[in-house]
Amino acid sequence: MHIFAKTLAIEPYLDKELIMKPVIAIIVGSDSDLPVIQETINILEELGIPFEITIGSAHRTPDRVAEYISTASERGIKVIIAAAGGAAHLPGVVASKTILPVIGVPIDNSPLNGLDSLYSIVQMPGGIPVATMAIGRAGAQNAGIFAAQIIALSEPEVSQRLMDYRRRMAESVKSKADKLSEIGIKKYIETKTNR
Ligand code: AIR
Repeated sequence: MHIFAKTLAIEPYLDKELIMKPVIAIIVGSDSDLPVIQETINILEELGIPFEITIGSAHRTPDRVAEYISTASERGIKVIIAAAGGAAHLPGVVASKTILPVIGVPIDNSPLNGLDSLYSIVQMPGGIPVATMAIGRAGAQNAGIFAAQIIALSEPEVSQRLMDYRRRMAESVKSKADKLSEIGIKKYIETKTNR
């Protein structure tokens, strides 16, 4: 599987002539979910993992969702990330149509701030699992990382990139702690609020 070309930084999911085959499919219930799902996209781009993304609603376009998912495996997709807000049945419906692992992201754009989406996604009946992430941006970010971790099981290069990602994250926390002890709490908070 050739999934690590450098051209990935240039939004390959928009490119119809894509040479590298996407291994992760992202489906969102509405275009209004895209700003949150940008976090997933950022991670996959940072790790250099090709993906595809589409919009499909379990309620508004159930046939389109079923058709899209039924061909995912034969297109080379290994993991599906499904995100929706409100009565978020999309991840569960997707999971019912495939044996590929499905990661669900509850979107926090409803009057109930995503708690409704979390409950709709997390409490699946036995037999049809959905790996449910946290509500909102952190969940979207973790969906990308979790999908990459699944891909890394058979791709040592992705595994290495995930370890580098962890190292960079730890370094950034350490440099914040160093700065805090260097300039003190008052100045630190000032520099944060001035940003
Ligand atoms: N949604 C769309 N079809 C079924 C559901 N649950 C969700 C979308 C979005 C929210 O409804 O995932 O989070 C509002 O969608 P819109 O298109 O009205 O902005």
